[in-house]
Amino acid sequence: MPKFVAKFCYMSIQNPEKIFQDKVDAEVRIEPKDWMPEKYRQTLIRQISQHAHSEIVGMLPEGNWISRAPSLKRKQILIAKVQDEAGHGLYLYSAAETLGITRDQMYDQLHSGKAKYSSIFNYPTLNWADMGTVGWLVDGAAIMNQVPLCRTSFGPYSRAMIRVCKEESFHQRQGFEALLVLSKGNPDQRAMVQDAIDRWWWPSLMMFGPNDSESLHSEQSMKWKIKRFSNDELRQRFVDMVAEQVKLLGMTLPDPDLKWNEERKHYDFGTINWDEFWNVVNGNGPCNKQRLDARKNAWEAGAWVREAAQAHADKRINRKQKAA
Ligand code: FAQ
Repeated sequence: MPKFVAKFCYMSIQNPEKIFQDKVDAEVRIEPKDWMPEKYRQTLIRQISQHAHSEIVGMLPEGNWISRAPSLKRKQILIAKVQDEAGHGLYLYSAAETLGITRDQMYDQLHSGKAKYSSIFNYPTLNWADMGTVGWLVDGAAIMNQVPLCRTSFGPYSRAMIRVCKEESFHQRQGFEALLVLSKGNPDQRAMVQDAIDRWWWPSLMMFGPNDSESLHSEQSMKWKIKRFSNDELRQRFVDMVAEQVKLLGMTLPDPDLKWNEERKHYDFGTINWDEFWNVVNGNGPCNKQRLDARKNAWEAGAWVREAAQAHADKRINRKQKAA
């Protein structure tokens, strides 16, 4: 038995809480069958299931444009992207299931409004430039937040995030490329890009969650290394990155206070409208009702598929048992 495992086993008899924190501090991943504090398990279920719901609900604003993509190439790319998001949702639901919650329970929490999903998906996608902007800004914010999650302390979550991040970074690049093409187009196309950036900028910054001083869970989640950086640290990195990238598009960000601060070596930026954020989080954004209704309808309309799949599985088990 490796020395550190033997040490942890010995200590766990003494104090499970201490062995758990020592493992976390030593960057040893926590696996589903390991002892863990109940609050750690609940925090992970909350975050991973909300993350999974975000991926699934996040398919809706983009799915809206599959039938209206301007070319076959763009249609193929968009279909592939939306399909990737479905896959991310499924890895994440599987990771959450290892913590003892069922998929039906998670869906139930989403449909009843008990579980949250990212605020960003409650905004409408009004024109084709929104597709590029969602890829560039929304996937960009998602990656900024999720790359550190590849090192989150819970094994199944960290492993799921490795593949998710590879795909998300491709999504971001395709979004930027779509905008770059439009930004070299005619004045109407350029105006469409600027309009989309103006509408998506502030909601993208809200994706990182409330300021650190208002964040309920950050302190404990960082101690447990579920989160590796705070909401504000990640938001600042995102602003620094996008403030440079937007110049390549020849566009601007809708923030008069955005300015490089030589002393901090970061961009200063304006105040986020937190009333708008909480309004959306609490179910009153422009598309909250539409998004939840779409998910609930999909669940109800898919009942026959679940029943047929169950009947097929039961039949196979019976056949196997008879043959044995
Ligand atoms: N929206 O104490 P904190 C994507 C809630 S995936 C709604 O700071 P925490 C891919 C929070 O849940 C995007 N609610 O919370 C894609 C908590 O409420 P609760 C999703 C929010 O957990 C791209 C309360 O506020 N990514 O985009 C939001 O420590 C394109 C207090 O907040 C993830 O889920 C928000 N923006 O930090 C798909 C990443 N922010 O639960 C399709 C994993 C906060 O107590 C197309 N999650 N709240 O009722 C995380 O990193 C964290 O959960 C944070 C929030 C950073 C989101």
